[in-house]
Amino acid sequence: MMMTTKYCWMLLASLLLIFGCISESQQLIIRSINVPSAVKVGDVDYVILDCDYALENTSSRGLVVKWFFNDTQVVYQWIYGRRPSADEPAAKYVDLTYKASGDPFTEYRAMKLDKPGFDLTGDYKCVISTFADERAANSFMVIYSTEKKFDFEYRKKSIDNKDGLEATCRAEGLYPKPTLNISVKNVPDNKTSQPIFTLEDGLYNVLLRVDYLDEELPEVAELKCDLDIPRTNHSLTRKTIYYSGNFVDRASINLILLPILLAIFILFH
Ligand SMILES: *[C@@H]1O[C@H](CO)[C@@H](O)[C@H](O)[C@H]1NC(C)=O
Ligand SMILES: *[C@@H]1O[C@H](CO)[C@@H](O)[C@H](O)[C@H]1NC(C)=O
Ligand SMILES: *[C@@H]1O[C@H](CO)[C@@H](O)[C@H](O)[C@H]1NC(C)=O
Ligand SMILES: *[C@@H]1O[C@H](CO)[C@@H](O)[C@H](O)[C@H]1NC(C)=O
Ligand SMILES: CC(=O)N[C@H]1CO[C@H](CO)[C@@H](O)[C@@H]1O
Repeated sequence: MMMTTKYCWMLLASLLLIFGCISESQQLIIRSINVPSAVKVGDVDYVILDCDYALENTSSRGLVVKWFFNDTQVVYQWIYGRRPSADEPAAKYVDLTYKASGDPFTEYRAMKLDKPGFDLTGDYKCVISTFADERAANSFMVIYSTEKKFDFEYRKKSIDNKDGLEATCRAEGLYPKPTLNISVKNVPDNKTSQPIFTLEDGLYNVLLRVDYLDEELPEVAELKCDLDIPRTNHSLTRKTIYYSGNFVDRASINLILLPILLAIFILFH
């Protein structure tokens, strides 16, 4: 008799445990956050930032969808049962009529941004909450603008009374902040020059100058300037050839030329 009661209690306890686990496994989930990582200004008519979630039989009471921009600003909000609303910088791009699904519990979960501008570059976090639960996910989006101009040139220059050159690389109209590097093929890079950035209508112009002495360079120097926009696959290179004509190489050229000159001299005399 005692044994039976004990077993009954144990059975009840395990059943409670099992049901406890089941009800705990029923929770709001975010299946995926879909945000394009990099989009060039003007390349697309719109982008969709989607936060695909499921209530998984949890109560929808107090359901709110929020999109945060750069962690602090709520740029989009949908309270279940109401119309969605938006705030800057997203507001001027958001299509508030866009429905991501036909399910009334998830229909306004996404932001459709028409003709996205570079000011939308940043971190996007969706927060889905109900009275019982809350989930968040985030992703970074770059809306980038490519160079309107990209030049690389050099001019001869005397540095501490030695022959040399000044290489200048310049790019205009980029977003976000690009990187710019000048290098010479087969020459170790030990220059400390930093690029200078200026902003014009929210876009970056960048200028970099680097000096080289002829004696640092091979006779035929391949100068290179690399332009990159971080977090995108946008990169460009400009190359130019510089003939340093330094002494050793000039001597070796003369050694080759001498017999030819001699032959011409003999031929015409
Ligand atoms: C939600 O509840 C329905 C019916 O009560 C059931 O058929 C379904 O499997 C449940 N879904 C989940 C994810 O628990
Ligand atoms: C948002 O954050 C990104 C990355 O930190 C930054 O480049 C961008 O300027 C920020 N945007 C705004 C409007 O603050
Ligand atoms: C860079 O290296 C060259 C020789 O390769 C040297 O003459 C020059 O002083 C170095 N410059 C710096 C800033 O270290
Ligand atoms: C860059 O290119 C690689 C390889 O093609 C791709 O996997 C990656 O998603 C691209 N990144 C961006 C930001 O477009
Ligand atoms: C490859 C290389 O040298 N990259 C450098 C280019 O310049 C930026 C600064 O503008 C550096 O951060 C990179 O490391």
